[in-house]
Amino acid sequence: MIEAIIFDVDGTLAETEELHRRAFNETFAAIGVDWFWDREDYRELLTTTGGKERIARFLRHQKGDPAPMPIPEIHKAKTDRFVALMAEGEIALRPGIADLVTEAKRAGLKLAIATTTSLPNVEALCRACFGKPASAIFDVIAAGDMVSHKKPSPEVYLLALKELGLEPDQAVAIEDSLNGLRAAKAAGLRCIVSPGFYTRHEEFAGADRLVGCFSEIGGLAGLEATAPVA
Ligand code: XBP
Ligand code: MG
Repeated sequence: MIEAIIFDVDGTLAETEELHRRAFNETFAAIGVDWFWDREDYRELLTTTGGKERIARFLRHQKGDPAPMPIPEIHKAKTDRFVALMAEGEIALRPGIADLVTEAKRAGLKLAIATTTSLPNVEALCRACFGKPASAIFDVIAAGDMVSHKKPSPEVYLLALKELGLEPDQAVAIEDSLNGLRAAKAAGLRCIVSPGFYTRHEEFAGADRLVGCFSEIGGLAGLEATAPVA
């Protein structure tokens, strides 16, 4: 019996990565550096989860480790920009997510978030896409810097499970990326994956179910029928 659904945010609840990319690039321009991430760069950079970690990797690999940069401050400006862009209301939930959330709530399941992104971004997405504060939708939110190792480490999923007070076999994770799948599986969870714009090329060996769209899950009955892959 499933008692909770744990959702990833970026690429899962909504296709947010183009908005993140825009927020990064606009922040870089605003601080007067010549960094720019096109889609191809970003697809590769996304294999490093977390915005601060992504900037650090970019500086290390592409820029040959130049003078130290104030990455936390740059990233804070990027978060502020992302929150403002999200409030413009152009991002929508991915198909199937709203129905799954509604059905789960009606059935008394707990809902949680396990994400790499920063907490203000989760709040901004919930207000823009659900028209409600995050706490009105999700019982537990495990995000970004609440853990010391981001996905593919299982830490953020283990934190969500701890806060839910559940064992891994009592919940299902919903993901869009290989890093997310690895994190969920390493936490002992079943994981359903629907790839998104930036993860379509990835291979999801070990996924308990791979769907083209979250509407294909078949609601709670479909979730219950998702047997763990050995
Ligand atoms: C998403 C991410 C995030 C966002 C940016 O990974 O890696 O870093 O791209 O968010 P996942 P921040 O969906 O697997 O959790 O800049 O706030 O880190
Ligand atoms: Mg994701």
